[in-house]
Amino acid sequence: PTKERTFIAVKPDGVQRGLIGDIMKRFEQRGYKLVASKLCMPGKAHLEKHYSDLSSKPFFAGLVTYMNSGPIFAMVWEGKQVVKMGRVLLGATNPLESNPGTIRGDFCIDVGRNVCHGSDAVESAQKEINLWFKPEELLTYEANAKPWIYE
Ligand code: YYY
Ligand code: MG
Repeated sequence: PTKERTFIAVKPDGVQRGLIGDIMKRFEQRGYKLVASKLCMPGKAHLEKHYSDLSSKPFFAGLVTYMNSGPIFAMVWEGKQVVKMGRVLLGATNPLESNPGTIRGDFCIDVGRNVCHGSDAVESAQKEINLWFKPEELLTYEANAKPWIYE
């Protein structure tokens, strides 16, 4: 359905490098609908929770330090298969394996500075949206272009 939602974030390196607009543009131009966004620094505990599935990984501490090193631009995007397509738009986790044309494939090199986050499944998207946004921050509105994007 066209109501699927995903959590996308521009990580601190992406924000510092001025890539917020470029990253948002990929989702906008594809036809997805923005339903929430904010610039935030949620703190270490929140970021540990966000990446709790990776807590046993050797890179976990460095990942949390990196994510806590500056503002993050958090977003929720809505539309048909947006979770899966969001991952396609982002590219592979390791930017050296991301195809040109993807966000990571166009804007970065190292896995520990891969400029963006995207939910990997509908379930994790729901969890992440609930972690990062209050219900009243998620807007419901009719996108004008909808009949020109969906048949
Ligand atoms: O979902 P995605 O961001 O593509 O990858 P994850 O496997 O969930 O890892 C989260 C995050 O951790 C990744 O974006 C960069 C970092 N990371 C790392 O620094 N080194 C690795 N070998 C794997 C992941
Ligand atoms: Mg992940």
